[in-house]
Amino acid sequence: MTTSTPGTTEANLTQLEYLALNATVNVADGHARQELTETQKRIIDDLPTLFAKAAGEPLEELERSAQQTFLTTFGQHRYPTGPDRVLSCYASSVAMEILARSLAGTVTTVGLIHPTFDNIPDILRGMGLRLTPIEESLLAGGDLDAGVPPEVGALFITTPNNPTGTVLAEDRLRLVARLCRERDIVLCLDTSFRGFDYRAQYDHYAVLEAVGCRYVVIEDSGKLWPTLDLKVGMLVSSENVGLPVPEVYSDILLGVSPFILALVERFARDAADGGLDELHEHIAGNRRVLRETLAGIPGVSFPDEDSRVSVERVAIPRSSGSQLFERLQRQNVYVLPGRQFHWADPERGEDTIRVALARSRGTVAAAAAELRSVLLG
Ligand code: EGV
Repeated sequence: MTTSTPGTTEANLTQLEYLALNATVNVADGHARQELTETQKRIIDDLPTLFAKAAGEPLEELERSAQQTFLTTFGQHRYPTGPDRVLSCYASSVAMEILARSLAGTVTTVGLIHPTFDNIPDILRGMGLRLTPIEESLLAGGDLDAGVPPEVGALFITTPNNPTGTVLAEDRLRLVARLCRERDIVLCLDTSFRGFDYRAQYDHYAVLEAVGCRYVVIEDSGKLWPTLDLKVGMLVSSENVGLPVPEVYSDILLGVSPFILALVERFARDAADGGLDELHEHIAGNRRVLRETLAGIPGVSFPDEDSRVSVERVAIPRSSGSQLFERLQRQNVYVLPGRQFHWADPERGEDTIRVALARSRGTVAAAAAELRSVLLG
């Protein structure tokens, strides 16, 4: 991958992630790069069979089955099953782009969770949508009616959030959904990280359907399993969504490869058969290594104490996150600066960096050791 290289503070996060792809130690992007587990290796050993199955089966059944297995593995039983309600995309960012285009005709202002990964505000703004920040604290416990401005036509929430890992609890989702129904707001959820946290696996669709608000959910297999970026994003929308989601989808995609759908189904099955616990242990172990290696450095702390997602924020003293990014870059170690996550107020992100944890233990240990020496140096 070659791209032009803008400065650390002007670049978007994905541009910084490109730089890391060939680095010695890449803990920048949130993609899954840990080693395959033993049972996952067996799936990979069986790829020729899987390919033949994908080539031989009717696509509609295969897709339904993959979607059902994936969604129910993560506790999502009441998702809508009518025609075009679940659309498979190459990636959750493609689903995001389709959602943004679908909103653009009818919605002017989107209330967007703050902070969050910067390609979400960038895609929404790219479609001409106006953004207003919705702080995590408001969603977690604030007065929603007072806190969500009246001009908001769609509300976009990443849960668990990236990079903080904050989960929207069931009772809060219900209140958000009720507000959206009352004001005819389209509620949009990005649940790409939900696989890492059982607290995010209550049946969101049961809540949304019971309330009856208009909604769109972006589901994603991409963050979980080290499948070399073979993944699907799923764009799920309610019967009453009132947006041209299937029409926009048809402008962009015919569909995703049945081979990838079959692969995702096999990995989801493996997750349901114990793989998910194994994944959680692996991420928890990497989080422990990072926290223990950085323990005792004056001014260093971990603001997301309770996070279970595959990224970890580190609050840093003295230097800014953007400067630290550059000092680590000189050692060929790549993290992400916190600045760009704070899309509405970048300065608020300067005291953090983000470290990816979906890596081998050795990669996280090496990144942590280098981070320690740079922070102490
Ligand atoms: C993360 C990469 C895109 C994104 C990474 C991500 N950027 N799609 N423009 O998938 O947390 O590192 O979400």
